[in-house]
Amino acid sequence: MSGLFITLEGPEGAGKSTNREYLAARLREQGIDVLLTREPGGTPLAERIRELLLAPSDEAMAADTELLLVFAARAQHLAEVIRPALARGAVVLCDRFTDATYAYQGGGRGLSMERIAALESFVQGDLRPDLTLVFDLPVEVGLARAAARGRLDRFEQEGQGFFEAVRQTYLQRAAATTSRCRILDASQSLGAVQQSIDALLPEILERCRG
Ligand code: Z5A
Repeated sequence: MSGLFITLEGPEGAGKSTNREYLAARLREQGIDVLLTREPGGTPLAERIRELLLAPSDEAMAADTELLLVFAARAQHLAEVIRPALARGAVVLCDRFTDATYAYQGGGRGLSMERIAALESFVQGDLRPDLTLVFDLPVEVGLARAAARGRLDRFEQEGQGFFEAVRQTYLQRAAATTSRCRILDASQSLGAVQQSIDALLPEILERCRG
């Protein structure tokens, strides 16, 4: 038996965490085994790497260090959580995955997409998400939502240009992989976003049962 790997992506404040809970509840109503997780993180060791990645620091983190830390956390997360859950047939709902690396380290930091692809193959083998929900919204709307929560993490302290590049990279990747990615307009009210998720449920349920 093998499960279904669904990732939720998008810029800050797009509603990934909120809607991950919503989708999990809809799937559990149908008796489906759902595992909720996130990146960077998802295991105690990977959560410690997350702290390194998010904490503002006086020592600037080199972009390559950031890239390698993201994939180090992912290797641990895959080994300890994602692969075992998929192997038992669960639906894994993961808040961010490797599309975030292309968007933030590739688009935002300007690192080589080929280098990211090489690390993706090294760490993941041929494991890729089955379905990715991309929550898209204008940068200023997402940053306002993030700012309303208080103290900004190391990424949230970046400027508008960084986040525009992140958003455009997500949109380009979604356009290039329409069989895997669904773009949702996350600038709508939460109720409207959740209606868009409801519209995807039949397809998701079919894939779960297929
Ligand atoms: N990162 C990376 O660089 N490379 C990688 O490979 C990976 C990650 C995997 C941590 O991620 C950072 O790691 C991230 C990229 C980097 N950068 N940052 N910052 P994260 O997922 O933990 O961080 P985040 O994107 O900032 O999470 P977030 O701000 O919590 O966003 P969210 O989960 O999309 O949103 P939310 O928590 O569900 O909602 C935010 C607020 O908006 C909350 O008050 C909601 O009630 C509200 N909300 C949500 N939807 C709506 C709608 N539709 N209307 C109005 N208000 C709403």
